[in-house]
Amino acid sequence: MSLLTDKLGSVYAAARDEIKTLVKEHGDKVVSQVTLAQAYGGMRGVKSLVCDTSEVPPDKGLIIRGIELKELTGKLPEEIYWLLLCGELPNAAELAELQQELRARSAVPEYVWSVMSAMPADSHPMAMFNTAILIMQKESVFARRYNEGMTKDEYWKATLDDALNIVAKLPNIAAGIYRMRFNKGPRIEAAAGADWGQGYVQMLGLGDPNGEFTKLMQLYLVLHSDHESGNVSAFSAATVNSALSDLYYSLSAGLNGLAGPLHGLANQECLKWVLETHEMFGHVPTNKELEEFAWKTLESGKVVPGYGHAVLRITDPRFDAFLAFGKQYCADDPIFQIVSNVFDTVPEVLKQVQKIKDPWPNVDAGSGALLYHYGLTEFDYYTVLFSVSRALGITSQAVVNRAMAYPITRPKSLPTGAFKKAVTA
Ligand code: HAX
Repeated sequence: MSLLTDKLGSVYAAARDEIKTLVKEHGDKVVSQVTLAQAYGGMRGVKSLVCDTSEVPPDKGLIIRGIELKELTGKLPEEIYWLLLCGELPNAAELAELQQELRARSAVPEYVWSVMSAMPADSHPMAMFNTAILIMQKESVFARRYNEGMTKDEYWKATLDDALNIVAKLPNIAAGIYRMRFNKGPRIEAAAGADWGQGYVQMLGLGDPNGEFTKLMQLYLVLHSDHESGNVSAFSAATVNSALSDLYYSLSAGLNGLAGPLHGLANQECLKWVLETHEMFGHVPTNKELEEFAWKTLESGKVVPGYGHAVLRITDPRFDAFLAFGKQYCADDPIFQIVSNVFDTVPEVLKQVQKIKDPWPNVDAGSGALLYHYGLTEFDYYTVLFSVSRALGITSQAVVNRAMAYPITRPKSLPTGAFKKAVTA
């Protein structure tokens, strides 16, 4: 890991000094204001978090370390991980070292499988996945070294150790859970030398005769990797990590948030919605039929999953990437065709609902149909896939936050009476 540690050591020593000076010289300048509506509106739009791994401008979508997503869709997830951690893409030697490091750390402790098999057979795969991460807490290098009295400037190195140990194991854990939870037979090992995403596909055991499913999964793991730090999962994980809880605690905390239907679980909800339209009409619905179905969903008080976003005000470029993949590889698949028709129809419906700020598809609108096409039909599992990828962002944000020596998170809350007084005084 020497290339990675050396790189991070030099990048963050300089960045820490720069931020110290910046805050010393400009610490009292106002960067954002909070209205009453924002305080009661989930803090939407309040600029008070620092995240250098990625940003999400409402009119552009995901930018990782200054590079727009569309420039990154052909990369490997490990390249993205290096980019998130270090701020630039790796060269060949750096990538090879990281891949080797992940392979070397990938063995899952046997007790994880004992706990997984002791869980109720109908447990949600996300509950299993997050439990697996949490019970490995005793392996934390950060927790051990903290107890031994490591100095503050060593925190990021111990966090990096935890990050690599966890990220290396996640495909094995996720694939093992898939096979156990959906009765697919014994666990499968990845081929020696397989990369992180390839190994995951091999361990799922769905077969990939023409290599397309591996291509999709590599894309999937890149697209879901990071989305700045204000979303529920990243924010929860970072808050927990700021208490110096190690990454086993903080990553599982964040991913519990990803399991919510308004967040990562929307991908399974979205495919359900698409399949429901297919079942109800008995064919690929026409645009008129989809329009009616969308109105029915709205009138019943439900959200149209996969559409809308707290930050974005355009079609999510992650959706664009999935749509392009579908058009190239499975344009004839009826379920993909519905996804494409929904995209032609639903935004026009949502635009008519005044309160909805973003009528466009988000990342979750298209991914499920593609997974379904390649035989991954158990949609309860989809958020686990999302989690494997999002762990890249959450763990790299934790390394950065420790390297920058950011303090414990502690915004101020007030009772309603105090807010009333503040606005009526
Ligand atoms: N269908 C129906 N109503 C919607 C909607 C949708 N797709 N998107 C927003 N709205 C509603 C909201 O529920 C809210 O209604 P109330 O005031 O009655 O509560 C109103 O429109 C205003 O919401 P907003 O300001 O436009 O959006 P928010 O920032 O509050 O919420 C959400 C953003 C993503 C949660 C929302 O758009 C939504 O629920 N979408 C459907 C679920 C979904 O796709 N979630 C995944 C988002 C991406 C992600 O995090 N992936 O992990």
